[in-house]
Amino acid sequence: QAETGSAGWLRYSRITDPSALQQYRSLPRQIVRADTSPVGQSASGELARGLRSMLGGEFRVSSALPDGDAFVLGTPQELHHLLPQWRGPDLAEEGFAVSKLNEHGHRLWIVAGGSQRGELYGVFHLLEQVAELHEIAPDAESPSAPIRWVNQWDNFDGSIERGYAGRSIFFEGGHVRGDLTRVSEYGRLLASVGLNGCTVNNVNSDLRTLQPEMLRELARIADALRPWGVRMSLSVDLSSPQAVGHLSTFDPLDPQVIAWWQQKTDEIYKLIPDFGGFVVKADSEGRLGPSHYRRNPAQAANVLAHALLPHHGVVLYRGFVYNQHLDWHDLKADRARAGYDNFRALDGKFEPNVVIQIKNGPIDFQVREPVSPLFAALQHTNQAIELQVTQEYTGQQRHMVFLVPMWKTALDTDMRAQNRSTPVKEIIEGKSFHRPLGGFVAVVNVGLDENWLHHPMAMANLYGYGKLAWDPDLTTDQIIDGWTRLTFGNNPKVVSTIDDLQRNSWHVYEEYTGPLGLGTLTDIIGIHYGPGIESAERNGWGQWIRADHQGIGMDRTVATGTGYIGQYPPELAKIYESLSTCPDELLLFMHHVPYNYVLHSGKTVIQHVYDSHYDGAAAAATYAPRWQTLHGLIDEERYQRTLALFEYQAGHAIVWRDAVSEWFLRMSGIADAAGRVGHY
Ligand code: GCW
Repeated sequence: QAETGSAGWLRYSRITDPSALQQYRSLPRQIVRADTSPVGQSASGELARGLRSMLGGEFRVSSALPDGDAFVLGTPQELHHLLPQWRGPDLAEEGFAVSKLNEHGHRLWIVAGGSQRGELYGVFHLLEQVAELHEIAPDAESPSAPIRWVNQWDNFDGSIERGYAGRSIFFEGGHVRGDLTRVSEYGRLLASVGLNGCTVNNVNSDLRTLQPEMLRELARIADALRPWGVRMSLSVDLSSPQAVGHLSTFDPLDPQVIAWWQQKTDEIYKLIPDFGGFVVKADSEGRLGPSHYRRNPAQAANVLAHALLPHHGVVLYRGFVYNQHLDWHDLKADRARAGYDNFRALDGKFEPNVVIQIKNGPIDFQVREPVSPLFAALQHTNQAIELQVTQEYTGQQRHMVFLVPMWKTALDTDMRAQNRSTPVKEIIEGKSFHRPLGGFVAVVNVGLDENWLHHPMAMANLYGYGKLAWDPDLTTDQIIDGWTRLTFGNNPKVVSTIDDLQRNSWHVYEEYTGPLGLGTLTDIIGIHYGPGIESAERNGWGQWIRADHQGIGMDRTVATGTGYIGQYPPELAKIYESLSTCPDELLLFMHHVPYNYVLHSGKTVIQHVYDSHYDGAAAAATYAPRWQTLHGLIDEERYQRTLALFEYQAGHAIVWRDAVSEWFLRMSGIADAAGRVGHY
């Protein structure tokens, strides 16, 4: 019986095909665990559970070597103890190696981890090989970067900011939930794709977060995550010394404030010895911050960093600092400039355990943005990229939008810092500028919905995020294929149909929403859902599209615009600055052009808008019929749920198509060459 519901992709379906089973016949049925730590126990327990479920029969865990074949799990030190002759490779702290050893005629499968966490990742790797019917072969892997975290934007009242799958798994009614079963299950899912940190409360942080009573409650969440090697961290408000500590100030340079953070941090580590650290949103969207005292982000971050350092904790200081009261009439005003303008001068001023957490694009998780220029500007500062698994601007888990191709576009963008190859992924891994720390964060916002994210297809984004954080060089095809096989089984027709549906879904969503880098064109003031083309204009939020009857787009050039393009290293800036080299998909992010401007594709801007919206809606309309060809090949529950969502998406894509196309017709006065727009 396959595990369902909250198991996510960890279904471990029984393998029934005899020829597929054949290759696993010789696997040992004994699992030897060399250590007794909670994470080590999770590793051995998981291996037994997964193999039992997929292969049938019994798999037993013991602590001594049996007189027979066995899996042996442990860190190198533990393994040497059990098997003095074992020689393993050098392992990174969270890396693993799977190898075979013949010992007195017995065959041993060794899963060595650089730490217990590495051991656990090795087990999940092995189980994934079996679930996807691959041969179990000797292998070694290690993660790309130390920070592989998720952020949850959960509030203590149980609601979730930008969450689309039910109430919080952590909180209800101002408290941590009594039953934290779902939290442990979440920890297991995160660990299965190599994620090692979870920030459990909203970055718009509740002022009660650091109160002693609340910390005692929060420690229970850390306890539930710990067996999966997931360290809990907290979002904190920088005014806490005043709000919680009742000091007269929260000026980060005030000695009392410094002492308060130190004492508070020590208090936390007494309750939570493996606490991950603090995430900080400050001077942004109404949150207080160092600017209140004319201090800068480095001064604030470093106070927290000093307090955390002796405990090996880190500060993730968000680069999302901007003024939401910009003057729309000022053609030089530009929200996209804010990250660079606020942080560039501070490069090198942050303590070694501070990481600047930077959203992939300079605005806010739109369907298409260039990468933030801040990635290249900080060369003496640790960085992490912030991605969004929760589909705030990309259909809120009512539309299928597989985001891995979008994230890969960002990660693979070569910023050409110092006129050399510096793709974003290598910058955040710490490779480009030799930084000790860095990595990946994603806002996930799972909820109590049994399947975590509401749309059955949306879990591919969480899985894909973890895989990319582990290894950003994996291809989109490798990632989606792995997820589909784990989630829906290995039937070739099922796999190829779902892979195809997912693979192109970001492109399709972009086609029927915001074209050519304009942003999603959704309602940007409120719920961020459905068409809201003009909601971006005439307000201080700065997501402007600058449309009039002649043309459209933000002029961000150095020559005549906001100068934003000049924030990129020269080689990349040159490409964006010139109309002849700026890629079509970012044209209206970088330039203001007339509606009849001709793209590299040979189409005018206006005709592209019409065509792409009709193409996108037509593509979305194929999802349901393609899905229907799988009837009977997957379980009825997920079949029906997905079908209903695909039917809804097809309809909503038409709403989008017509709203955007007709708005463009009204603005430009230029008819659709194919005669479709405006005929209803
Ligand atoms: O995308 C915006 C969201 C806010 C969010 C903010 C942020 C948590 O609309 O809801 O606040 O970004 O990232 O801080």
